[in-house]
Amino acid sequence: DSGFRQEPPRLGNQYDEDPVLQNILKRLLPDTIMQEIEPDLKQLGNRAVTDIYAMGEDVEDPNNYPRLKQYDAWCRRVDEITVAQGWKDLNDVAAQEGLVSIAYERPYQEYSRIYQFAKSYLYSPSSALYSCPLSMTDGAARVIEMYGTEEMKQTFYPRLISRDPKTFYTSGQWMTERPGGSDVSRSETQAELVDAKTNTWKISGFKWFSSATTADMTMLLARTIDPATGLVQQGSRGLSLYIAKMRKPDGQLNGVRVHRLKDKYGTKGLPTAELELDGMEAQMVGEPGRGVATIASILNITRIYAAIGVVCSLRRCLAIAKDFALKRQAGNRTLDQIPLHITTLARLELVFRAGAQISFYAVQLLGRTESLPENDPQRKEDMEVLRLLTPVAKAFVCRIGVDAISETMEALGGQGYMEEIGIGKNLRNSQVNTIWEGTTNVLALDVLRVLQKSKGAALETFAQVMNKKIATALSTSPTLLADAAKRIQSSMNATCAFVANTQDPVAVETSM
Ligand code: MFK
Ligand code: FAD
Repeated sequence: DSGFRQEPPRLGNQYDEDPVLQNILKRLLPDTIMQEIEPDLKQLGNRAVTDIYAMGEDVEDPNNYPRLKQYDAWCRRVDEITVAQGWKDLNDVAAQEGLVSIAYERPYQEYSRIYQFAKSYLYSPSSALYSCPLSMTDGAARVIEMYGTEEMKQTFYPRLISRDPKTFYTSGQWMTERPGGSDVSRSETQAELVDAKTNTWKISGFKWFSSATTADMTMLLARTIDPATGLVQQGSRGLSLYIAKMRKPDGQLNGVRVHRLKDKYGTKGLPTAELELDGMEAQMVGEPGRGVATIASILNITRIYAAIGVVCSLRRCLAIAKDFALKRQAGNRTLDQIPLHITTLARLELVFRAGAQISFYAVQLLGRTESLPENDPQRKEDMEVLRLLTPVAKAFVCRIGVDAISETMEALGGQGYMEEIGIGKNLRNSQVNTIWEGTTNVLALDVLRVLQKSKGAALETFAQVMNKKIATALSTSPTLLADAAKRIQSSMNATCAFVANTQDPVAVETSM
């Protein structure tokens, strides 16, 4: 028929079309670094809507979802997982683009993290969640850098930060078990010493969620059987961290049986599995009984990935909604001329901008804490602020970001709900960020942990740093910011006073 055809929304270069990212980078990076990295960001901004986009679409095609073959024709257990070609290509692109390595090559010292996360932000919304294995790979590299033995630094570390797809390793992170994911102290998996000289252990148990199941290696928690007594300590102080390869040198799985692939609401291309461990050969990382504290270095990185992951998905969905508003007509006006519609988009834009600022602030602090000398007083302050900011950013940004993505769908009316538009995938893939790496309430309790451990000092430091930032901002645009600044300051001061004046943790908890 010859009836009306709506001109579809379009996505251009994802770096060029993102003034918010550009302005954050201009603010956080010295000019010389900005000039050096901008061509790289532009090329990735282009790839995000061309070849990387096509790889993500290939992964999201239901015909290509991961499949598990447990037995071969001869009833031999094989546990082969087939993934989309796009998934493999996304791995290679990630290595070549340096999505993990930039953080460890540190070409720009403390600024390297900002560069790396800017690239992750551009790659992620087109990557069908390949950013998930990358985030855990990044965290694993950091744990080895901080706690690994010389051997681990020579064998695993160079692969985790490799730019060559042939040598690049990705890592899983196995914490969650059937009795509890938030509360890992109930974990059942046990590790038995095989050879003290080579630090070899055999691990048996059941891991309830493993997302990077096709990864090359994993970091996992297990309850250590005391080699002297044969006993295990209950609670989380009985847990140690281990590192293991997924396969033995002969190519067989390393004491792992894939019980089942999970049937999930989103993250459809990600091969999340239930795993039975039966004598998985592994090495202990860090001190026995310090598993949770050691793996926290991964958590504190993957939590920033989760916040950035939701922010960049929200931006992608808003870009679709904004372009649609320029083209879609209601009455005799396009939507961008209708105040009611624009007010909605502006509110969502504000959520996106706030989320981007908070998340990149965490990235900036992460870079500084990793690069500044240990005795630098700035580093001590940054570490305190980062420890408090990370759970806040992850919980808050993911929570409000997912709600905002849902609303961008509405901004396209019925077309927003259509699979081809891409908002549905972003919504499904973002929703999980409110759950994995700690639910919103569990992260609220983590904030409480920081306040209790520092006896409120962490919040004092945070308030001082914020007050300095507010003063700087006020000196540049006094009238615009005065009212907001006053409200932030008074609420911060009230919270600090409350925490300082109460010794009762329950009272603090109920006030949050
Ligand atoms: C784009 C997407 C990117 C993201 C992809 C991710 C893919 C999905 C992967 C996963 O979901 S992996 C599983 C993630 N699981 C969680 O996040 C668990 C959530 N639960 C918690 O965070 C609990 O609070 C916790 C497991 C940490 C409670 O454990 P414990 O042992 O009962 O807590 P405890 O006793 O308070 O803390 C033990 C030690 O760890 C303490 O240190 P000390 O012994 O020195 O005092 C704590 O201070 C320390 N600790 C805990 N959390 C920390 C931390 N240290 C630094 N940072 C933290 N976040
Ligand atoms: P529970 O801990 O049982 O939580 C249930 C509810 O109770 C939540 O609302 C929670 O907020 C609340 N709750 C729990 N404790 C408290 C408390 N003390 N106070 C107040 N409320 C509380 N894990 C891995 O280790 N590796 C992976 O690769 C991995 N991949 C995943 C992939 C997907 C797609 C999903 C959905 C999960 C994945 N997880 C993985 C697991 C994830 O980290 C856990 O699901 C999450 O940590 C929550 O644990 P749980 O499922 O046991 O829920």
